[in-house]
Amino acid sequence: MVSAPSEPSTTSDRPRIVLILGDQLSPDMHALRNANPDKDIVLMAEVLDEATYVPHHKKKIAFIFSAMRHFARELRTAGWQVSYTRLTDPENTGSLRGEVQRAVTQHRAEAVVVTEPGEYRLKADMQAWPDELGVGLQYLEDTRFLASHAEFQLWAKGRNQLRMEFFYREMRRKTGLLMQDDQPEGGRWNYDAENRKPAKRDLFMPQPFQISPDAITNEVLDLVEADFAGNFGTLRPFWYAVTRDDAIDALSHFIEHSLPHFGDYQDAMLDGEPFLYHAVLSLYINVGLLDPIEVCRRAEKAYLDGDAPLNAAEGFIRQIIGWREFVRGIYWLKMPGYTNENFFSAERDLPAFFWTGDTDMACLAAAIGQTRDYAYAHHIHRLMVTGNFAMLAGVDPRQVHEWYLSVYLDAYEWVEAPNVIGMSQFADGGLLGSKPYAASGNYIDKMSDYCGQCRYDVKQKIGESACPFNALYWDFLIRNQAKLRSNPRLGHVFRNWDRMDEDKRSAYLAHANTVKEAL
Ligand code: FAD
Ligand code: DLZ
Ligand code: SF4
Repeated sequence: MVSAPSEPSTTSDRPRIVLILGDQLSPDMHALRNANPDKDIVLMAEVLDEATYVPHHKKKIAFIFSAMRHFARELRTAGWQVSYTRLTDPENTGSLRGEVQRAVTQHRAEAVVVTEPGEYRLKADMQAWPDELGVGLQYLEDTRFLASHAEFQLWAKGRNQLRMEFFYREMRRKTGLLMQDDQPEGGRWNYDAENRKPAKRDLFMPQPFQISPDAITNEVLDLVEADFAGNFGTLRPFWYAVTRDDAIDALSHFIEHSLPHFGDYQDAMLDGEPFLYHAVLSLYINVGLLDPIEVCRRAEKAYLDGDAPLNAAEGFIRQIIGWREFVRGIYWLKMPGYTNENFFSAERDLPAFFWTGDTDMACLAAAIGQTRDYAYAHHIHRLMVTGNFAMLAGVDPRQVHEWYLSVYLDAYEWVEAPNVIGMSQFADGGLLGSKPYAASGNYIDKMSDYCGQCRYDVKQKIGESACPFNALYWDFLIRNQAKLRSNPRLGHVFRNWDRMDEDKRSAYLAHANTVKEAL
């Protein structure tokens, strides 16, 4: 339930328009904390601009619209005056700026209050609002994150390399999560080395929390079915939570059923099991239905109560206060410009099968198929299957970035772009990661059961039946050797190449060309 703040913050009789975006659905949003429910108007708007700036997955649009409508209802119940524009309202101008303008005029508002958005394009647009709207804009920091922009900039200043691990330790100290005084619980900061087991069929497989759509969600599903019929993705069944109460149930479900094995099988992939022991919580955290620190405290408590091992709790908490905060810091440090980075000058168009899943490569067909069905894939599918393939094949990172931004339920540029441009494509030249996550079929075979059912043979390197990842792997390294040979973490890989006989090397590169031509 949303509670109303107590302190009014202006003396004028005219209201302010408090804009709440589709990924700002938390009662603690800075803009709400600063507003007066007796006077100010909360504005929420479904607009075509936001629904089409990339071709979002149908489930993503449905999730956001339904969660927005539920949140508006909660705000009204808590005593707020909410002006809510539906996508199909005849007066809908189609843009956030247009809807703010309409609300300012209608309510003779004295100012507009926003919490900073998560995407640079919207921030840039908002900078023009005061002039265009003729009223002041109060632009507030997003306090849902642990590290403010200023703190991250200070941490990054003067460092040659920005590495998540060191930033993460600062966040552990700051929150006290899994800390005993100033020492990490168990004596080590990071238990990642224990988190690389391949999963097996005989394990108990938990399923994520699911809930049936209510009347509001069903109405939104009909809208999306009608207005976004051509978009990527399967719309029904739709079982994601769209309210804070249900998202909390999803959190409890994860802590009880999946967290204990989260660490062990974090990097594993099994055919027909898209979720394994992953949380499936990023969609809720990113729109504000769950608070990242409350999620971490629950994982810490499970460990302290003896319900989850340390490698699971630490691994999970690291993803949130480490990676999640770190990538946000990088995004705002490097925007604008970061989404145009292209270290390897890769220019290939994204293969059409990314939108259809129609490929004989079993690992890619599975990763894209579950993305189509659930708007979800876990980290290793994103990084080591689709991302790895795109980088090895030399796909233009901008196109890869737009695909990821479109197809996942949790995708907003502040978190998606550093993961794609930096971590998965190495298009930033190593700002975010110390080496490219390039791998041959061997890695996928080790961590999954896809290869056994693939039309390609993962052990074969060259020829019609050879796993395409194998030749593409060497082709990528050699194509980019001027940029990669000096990387100390790749020294042994290039030494292996140098030791290979000339005929074999030529055969690899020739086969890679055949694979690329077929794309
Ligand atoms: P779990 O694996 O159970 O992890 C727990 C939580 O940790 C997640 O809910 C998430 O909040 C956080 N987390 C884990 N890894 C990361 C990470 N690298 N960056 C930020 N947060 C992380 N995450 C997004 O939220 N949005 C994206 O658009 C997104 N795009 C990605 C693109 C690529 C190429 C890669 C490699 C990763 C991307 N990630 C993204 C990170 C990660 O894959 C997802 O957060 C995770 O798969 C979400 O599923 P989950 O909730 O089951 O996560
Ligand atoms: C992603 C999205 C979509 C599909 N639709 C809307 C919308 O209609 N109205 C809105 O306020 N927000 C929407 N969003 C989320 C915004 O795109 C998001 O707030 C920005 O990208 C900043 O992260
Ligand atoms: Fe993927 Fe290659 Fe394994 Fe087929 S053989 S599933 S293409 S890694």
